[in-house]
Amino acid sequence: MLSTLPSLDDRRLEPILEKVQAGERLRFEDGLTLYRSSDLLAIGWLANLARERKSGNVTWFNVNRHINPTNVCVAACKLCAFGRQVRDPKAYTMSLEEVWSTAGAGYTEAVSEFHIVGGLHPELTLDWYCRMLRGLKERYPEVHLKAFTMVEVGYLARRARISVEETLQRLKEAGVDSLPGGGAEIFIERVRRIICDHKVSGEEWLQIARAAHRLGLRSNATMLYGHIETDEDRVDHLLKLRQLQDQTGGFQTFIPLAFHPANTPLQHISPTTGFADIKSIAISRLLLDNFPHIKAYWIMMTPKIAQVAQRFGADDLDGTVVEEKIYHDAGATTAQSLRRSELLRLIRQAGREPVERDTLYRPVSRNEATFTVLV
Ligand code: V47
Repeated sequence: MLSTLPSLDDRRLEPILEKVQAGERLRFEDGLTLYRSSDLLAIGWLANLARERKSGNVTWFNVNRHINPTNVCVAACKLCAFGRQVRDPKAYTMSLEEVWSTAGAGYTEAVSEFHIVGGLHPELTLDWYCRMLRGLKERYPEVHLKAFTMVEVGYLARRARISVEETLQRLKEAGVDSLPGGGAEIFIERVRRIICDHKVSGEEWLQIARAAHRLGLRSNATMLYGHIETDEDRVDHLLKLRQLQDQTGGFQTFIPLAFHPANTPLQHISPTTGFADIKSIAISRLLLDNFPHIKAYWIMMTPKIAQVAQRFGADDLDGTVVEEKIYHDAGATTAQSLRRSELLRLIRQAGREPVERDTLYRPVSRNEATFTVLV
């Protein structure tokens, strides 16, 4: 039997409560009402209902490693503290051997996923990235390669003067198993022109995701919030993702990403609050009714907020990560990695049942040195 919501401080939420309880889809105006409400407990209660309908009591996590082969980036986005111009003293580009050895370094438990993203390097070719992927597959055949944002794919296609479809096909043949959700930021062009002027447009991001899904590649999706965007821009972003998901079914997980202003040209903007972060998780769970998973990325939210988010709509905490650069260059004070045992503790102490997964959400069983996918 469903438990009943003890109280509703904000009466504007009543119609939304009825829709969510009846399993009805929320509309643009509902999204705005949710963003404009401060009744976090009611919003969270609703999001938890939606979350438990999809995932029951399970919270997923994985054992993964981030690899950022280069921070050299032609884009110079105002939102970013990671990218560097070629001649910047802090610019770096790994050799292929360095990428392959980084992949194996620094962690004793076998990882099931490499999450590979980097800057838009003006000289690294599609062929170089394909050799990188083949080398990783040769050395770590069991590890899933979740690599390249839609923005990187668009840039590689443009530089190679071939279509996005052909680029994705080549990356897939070389070893890409799925794509991460980065680079989506906020789709509305007015905002994109200010925070990430040189990236693919919002429409192009969605088209590249569509092309990836058509090739059978799953992907994630993100939204960067807490900068200059309005509530309308956020709802628009979420509903565009929901619409594409209706058509392709290729998205696995949505990850709301809080803007970290330190060391960026937008550092005058105040960082998001815990309240806004939790509300973002909850509203995305409510609006994205066709996304299987909502991730509370602990690196971005802090482990403490990510833990609480499991009761406000999130059913995934991401992974061990190992050596995160993008958020730490932008002033994140969280650790750069969490051990598997710490993830288990964060999940169990929230009263959830931890299930280790591979990137495609198949449960994994493991001993210290290796893992087995169970289905
Ligand atoms: O695309 C960059 C964001 C993203 C900043 O798919 C910033 O499983 C905040 O997409 N403050 C990269 N955000 C991270 C990402 C991601 C992370 C975890 C899991 C997955 C997944 C994807 O980080 C970028 C951009 O939106 N970003 N700079 C900044 N200063």
